[in-house]
Amino acid sequence: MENIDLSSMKLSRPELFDFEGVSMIHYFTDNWEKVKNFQARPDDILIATYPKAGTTWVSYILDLLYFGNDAERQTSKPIYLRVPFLESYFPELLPPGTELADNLPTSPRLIKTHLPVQLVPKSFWEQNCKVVYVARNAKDNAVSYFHFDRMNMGQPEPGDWNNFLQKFMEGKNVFGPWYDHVSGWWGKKQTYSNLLYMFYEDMVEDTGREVERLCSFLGLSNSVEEREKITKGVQFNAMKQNQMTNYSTISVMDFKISPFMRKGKVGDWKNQFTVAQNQQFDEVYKQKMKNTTVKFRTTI
Ligand code: PPS
Repeated sequence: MENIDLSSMKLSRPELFDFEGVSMIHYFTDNWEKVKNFQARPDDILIATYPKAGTTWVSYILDLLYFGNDAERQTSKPIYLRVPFLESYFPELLPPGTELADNLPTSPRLIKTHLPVQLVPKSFWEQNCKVVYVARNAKDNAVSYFHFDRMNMGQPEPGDWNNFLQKFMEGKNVFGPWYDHVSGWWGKKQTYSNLLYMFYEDMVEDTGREVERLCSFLGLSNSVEEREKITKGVQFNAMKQNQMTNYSTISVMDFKISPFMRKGKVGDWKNQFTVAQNQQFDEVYKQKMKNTTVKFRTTI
């Protein structure tokens, strides 16, 4: 795994603070000067998401589309080294995301970010980079985020589910309000044509169709056989078993609490929300989303 030993590292849980109007933790702001001044290249592909919306899934699809024939990469390099997380700065664990990106030996570079659109380094826009944004319905996204915060010691303490949900509705999560994130990126799509806005629910409904959409957006001509093979290889169970995509090599995640590849479903929120929580959530949702046209499916 490229001389990086993540098996014995421990982190202490960080506190949230306001950063340029967005709730953040220091792991994503400590390297801010380098992030802000990051030099994108015209062929870079930025994978942007709110946390837990399907980042790893779409990252792996793109990685296979571009580099699926590189056997060594596929068997020995975990996804977080193939697709650097731009703003991440965990000096005890990994080189900074900016450094990993700068040192990527392959092109195009696939780069992951969870930044809200207004905080994305300006060179990505100047270089007219292709951007793939993935959004997931708020209810499943919140549930996935709750379980992630429970098991990831690099995230703030989530408290119990009710406490977490209240904070989610207030936008007191790392990377700020879900509502602003998905609607901010949706707004960007109206003026920036190199942005593909995808939905997690569509990917679950028909992964093959979404692989096709990605290929046509990126101008890729992978054969039908290749696309079919990729579609099979990126199914939830395959990725859960795959050590290169399941984050099992990162010790700050405690899989005994909850695995990274947890359920991979649309509608799992029904097992977590009470009727009262659902009602309250719907009311808040209506209010927060009243100025955007982006629409989500909470079941398929
Ligand atoms: S992160 O930490 O922000 O990068 O997490 P992210 O990868 O965005 O989201 C993790 C959730 O995506 C689910 N996932 C998948 N679902 C269906 N099929 C595939 N192949 C797949 N890969 C990842 C993962 O299980 C997390 O969702 P939940 O609901 O918690 O299971």
